[in-house]
Amino acid sequence: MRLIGWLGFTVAALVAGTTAARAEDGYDLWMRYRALSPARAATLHRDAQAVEIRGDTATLRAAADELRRGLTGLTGAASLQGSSTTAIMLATASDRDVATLRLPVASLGDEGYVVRAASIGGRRVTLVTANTDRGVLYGSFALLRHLQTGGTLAGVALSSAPRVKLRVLNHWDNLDGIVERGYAGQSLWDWWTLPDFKDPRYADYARANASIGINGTVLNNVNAKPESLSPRYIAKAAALADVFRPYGIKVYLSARFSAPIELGGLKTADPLDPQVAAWWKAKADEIYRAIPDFGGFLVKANSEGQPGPRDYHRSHADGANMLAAAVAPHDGIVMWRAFVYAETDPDDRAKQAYTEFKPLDGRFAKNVIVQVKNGAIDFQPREPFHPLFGAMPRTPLMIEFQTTKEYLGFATHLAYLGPMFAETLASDTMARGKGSTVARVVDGSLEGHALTGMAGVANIGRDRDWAGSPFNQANWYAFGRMAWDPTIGAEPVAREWAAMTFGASPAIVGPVTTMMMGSREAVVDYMTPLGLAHVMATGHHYGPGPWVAELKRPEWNPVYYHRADKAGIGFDRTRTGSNAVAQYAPPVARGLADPATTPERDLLWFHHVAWDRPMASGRTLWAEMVHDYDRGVGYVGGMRRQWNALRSEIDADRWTKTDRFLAIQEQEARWWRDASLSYWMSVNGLALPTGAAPPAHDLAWYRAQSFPYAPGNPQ
Ligand code: GCW
Repeated sequence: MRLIGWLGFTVAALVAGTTAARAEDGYDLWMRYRALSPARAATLHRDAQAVEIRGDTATLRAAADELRRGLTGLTGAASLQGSSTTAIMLATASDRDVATLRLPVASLGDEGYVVRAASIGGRRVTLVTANTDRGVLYGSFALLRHLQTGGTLAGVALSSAPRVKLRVLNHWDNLDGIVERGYAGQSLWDWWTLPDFKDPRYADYARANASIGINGTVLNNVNAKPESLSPRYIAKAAALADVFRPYGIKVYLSARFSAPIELGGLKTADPLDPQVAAWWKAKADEIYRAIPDFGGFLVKANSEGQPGPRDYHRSHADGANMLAAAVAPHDGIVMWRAFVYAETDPDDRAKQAYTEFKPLDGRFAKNVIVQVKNGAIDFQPREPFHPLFGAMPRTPLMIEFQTTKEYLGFATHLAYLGPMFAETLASDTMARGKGSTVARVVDGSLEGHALTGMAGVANIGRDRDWAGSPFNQANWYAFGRMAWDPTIGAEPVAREWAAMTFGASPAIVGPVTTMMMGSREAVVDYMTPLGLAHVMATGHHYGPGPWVAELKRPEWNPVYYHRADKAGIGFDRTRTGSNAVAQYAPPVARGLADPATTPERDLLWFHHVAWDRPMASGRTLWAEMVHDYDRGVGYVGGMRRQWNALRSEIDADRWTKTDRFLAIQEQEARWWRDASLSYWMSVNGLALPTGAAPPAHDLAWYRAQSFPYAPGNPQ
């Protein structure tokens, strides 16, 4: 047994500097561990004078270090003194003393945990236990979360196991340091100085991920360069894997399908060519020599110009299975993306992934999981759930969300995505009758899959606050918490995040949660109300561009998506149009076939309707659209007022940055509204409803805006 008081640790932490007290610049994320009230701090100090670990592994040490760090902060370091008669004890369930307690650990799997008071060796302790070290690590973070959000050690009883197996971030980080769709600075990975220099931030990144249960990270962009699989870059990835390993995080790499040609000098990347298969097998062996617990590959194939098996008239299953065979001997997996649409295919872009993948159901190798975006187009502020969920029962499907806000105002707009994730996860596919939710497809319970996963496109960069703004951190946080439990709900997650990030007092948590909970809907309102989609400006997707009509591929143009004309607006996806609704299970398809039974929030996604169509509110569609744009702008004004009222509760640095960003957001929400309305009026010839403010500029002005150096845009 190692018995360590934590006064000594405090000094060490201050000297080491990676997590020493700092200005509130957002670096500490939700792991701030600021001092509790004196009374609560004293109680906590009394009840947990030491952190003990049984066993000595890197993961247990990481867990204990985190608890010490947290307790030191929460109790206020100055109050630390005394002997270690009370303790938090970390031990796996195989420990002899823990085993005699007969805790219900069987159901915890290899990542779940139990935290509770227990008598060990005749002493009362707070026990954090699990079947594995990783479970103990997650339990330690759960205990800290409990303490940070108002809980006490007295009577603590926490127990949880993840419902999803692969909880992975997808970094769209390029080897030159630019992050595709990244709005938080350069890539966190300093590829140039790796592997020799390991920035201390890598460990803090791992801590943050472990604290929310993320257990995998794909280091490089799905638009992958072959060099990321070269020996030089494998060594760099291995260095990161070494830092992440104690935190239970596996490293994965995006693989470029044509790498056998570019790196291996082969003439083909045909997945059925034995030489190609042998090349990948040797490559996998090489990677596993450097990273014994390498997770596997993520692949974007035959999509937006990426090479893939279709180049050789092979199927996506042929491609995925060939790679799967290469990693299978090492227990690796392949995450194969279903985000495909082809310039040669004139069919509705929203249909193409289903058309391509549905016939392949049951044809993928056991260690392949197909990664499907939440919606059928592309990370819009709102999309109906992807029709592939529920439609491939013999294939594990993982869901892909974007936590970076490519289409939701970049880093500056405050949009908490918890409600968006939750909305998709709660959607009922009806594939096996009522209750066949996307969450149940994703957690494997609907179709009986053990290989399950959720991917989040990361919003993390080298910005001091990691995510470009304090509130963007909440989207990283919510992704992790919902990947652990897809049914957790957006509001509880917002509350705990707000408490940990800004302070647990109701005067903070209440208004911050209120602001957050409506914030994504506000973006929908001022950008894409009533089911509109992809009306953003070209390339960078920043700002409005509903008029754009001249791009080479039809489905790159906003006019393709909104189809506004003098008579009406919206994409007819019923039988009279593209019939995309038929890709949903019959009960869902029936509802969506008729505008009257389609939820209004998705109306223009599925139907082309008249401008004067009456809506549930009694307004015409046109008046409703104007109303929604105004409501969105108004919500941002409301957030500014609520944030203003919080000024005395929040530290100056984070308050000011958020205040300035909200001002930008309000300005841009107005811009979105005005530009969109100017354009719609130029199409429908209608006047604004009485009382609605006219746009600030004419349409030509909005059309003339251009943003050549917008961040995150792949060049
Ligand atoms: O959302 C689109 C983005 C691309 C991205 C692509 C994808 C990585 O605009 O930048 O490429 O999706 O998901 O593959």
